[in-house]
Amino acid sequence: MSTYVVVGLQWGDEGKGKITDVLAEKSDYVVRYQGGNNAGHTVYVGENKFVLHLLPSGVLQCKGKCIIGNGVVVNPEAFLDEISQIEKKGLSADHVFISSRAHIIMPYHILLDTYREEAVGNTPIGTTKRGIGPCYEDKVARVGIRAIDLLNKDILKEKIKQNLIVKNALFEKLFDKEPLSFQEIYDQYLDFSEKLKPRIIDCEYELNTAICENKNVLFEGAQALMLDVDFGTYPYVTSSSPTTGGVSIGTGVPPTRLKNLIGVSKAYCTRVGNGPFPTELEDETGEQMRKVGHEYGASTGRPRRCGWLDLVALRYSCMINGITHLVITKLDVLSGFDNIKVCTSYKTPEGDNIDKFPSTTEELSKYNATYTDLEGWKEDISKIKKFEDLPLAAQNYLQFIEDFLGIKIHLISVGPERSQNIIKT
Ligand code: 2SA
Ligand code: GDP
Ligand code: MG
Repeated sequence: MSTYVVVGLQWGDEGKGKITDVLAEKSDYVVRYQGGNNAGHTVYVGENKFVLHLLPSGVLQCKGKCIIGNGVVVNPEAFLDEISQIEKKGLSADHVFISSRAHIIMPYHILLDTYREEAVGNTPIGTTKRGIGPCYEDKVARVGIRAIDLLNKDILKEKIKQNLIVKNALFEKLFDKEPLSFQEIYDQYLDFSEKLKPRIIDCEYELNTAICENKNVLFEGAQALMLDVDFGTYPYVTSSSPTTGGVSIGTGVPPTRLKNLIGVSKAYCTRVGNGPFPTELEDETGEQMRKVGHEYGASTGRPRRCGWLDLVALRYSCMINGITHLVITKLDVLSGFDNIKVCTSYKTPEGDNIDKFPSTTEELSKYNATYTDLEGWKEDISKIKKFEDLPLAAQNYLQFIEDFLGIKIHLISVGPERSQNIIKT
């Protein structure tokens, strides 16, 4: 019995949803701790495909409770939609709860996100336009509306009114748009509050008690380290902390309780949205990865940018997260290449070799990836169950990653299905 944290080590979409789903079966709790419905986690149950945005990906497998922690920003409409989609497929979602301290996404957050992205012209962040950033801004500006506020009509009314004074001024004066109606928002959110009421709970005591009682608690990260607001490729990041460190802030479970820090990386790299990407391939090889790996955004459908594995970035990511167990996904997508490249350092315009991830996107975008060439393999590996049965070139590729990072690969995923895994250690 223990705690498990699953985080993305790259730019998101590493296959965290699948890994969480596999681990959730043995979990008493599955907990989201940051982000919101900007996430897109794909899980297959037999023929059924589920794309979860806000609910923990463990929701389908976890027999205990699924919790949306205080660090998550919750769009009530998206939450209720997802619950009803699960129920329509004959599954139960009665075990899903929201922390009373979680912040609520309001219609003005979504509009602000959209108007701002449009206003910046050539260099938008490429957000999902789900209102994530503006909701976190209100949280730290101390004007946010929390789940608990939905349960008190007077507080809710006052907070919406106060917020609309500022937001409507912005809409009218800065963006030249219509102001929002207080009554429409208030009525809509009163309706949400009736529906959400039974699910809004205090989570801190419950989770800490569960851990003291030796229950299995799984914390599920959304997005990934390179999109972390502090350690990612700022400003082309999301507005939360998708790191293992984010768990404590986003749930109230202290760092001393966190064990089994599982980092998920694809066998190559992808990114949606703008920002530097040193190993990006804007050629046929990148196109092959996108096609074979079905690399399109799970929330927005945007094509994902693709490139070779960047070990400099991955080593940095493992360091910040303190990863104890590494998972490599989508190895099957690399079948068919004659050669496989891995980035092992960056070259500056002055010709210097750099093996540390820089703190500014200005530096990173000037660097060129320096590669080590490894042999590829042609075989279909999607049905392989044992490490020893992988083609030698695939084994060597994984060994190279382990050696470079100094961290053991625990699991290798070779297909989207729950069963398509190889346990290595
Ligand atoms: P936001 O909306 O403020 O969080 O956007 C800021 C940046 O974070 C990126 N971001 C993501 N990157 C990868 N995957 C995400 N989830 C979806 C998925 C994305 C999709 O699973 O495919 O469907 O497009 C995700 N969420 C946020 C975003 O691209 C910006 O770069
Ligand atoms: P997440 O955001 O990290 O949960 O990942 P996404 O669900 O957004 O994207 C990962 C995609 O890859 C999904 O469509 C998964 O079904 C799929 N996937 C996960 N693991 C594997 C794998 O090992 N091989 C292949 N081919 N697809 C995988
Ligand atoms: Mg995703």
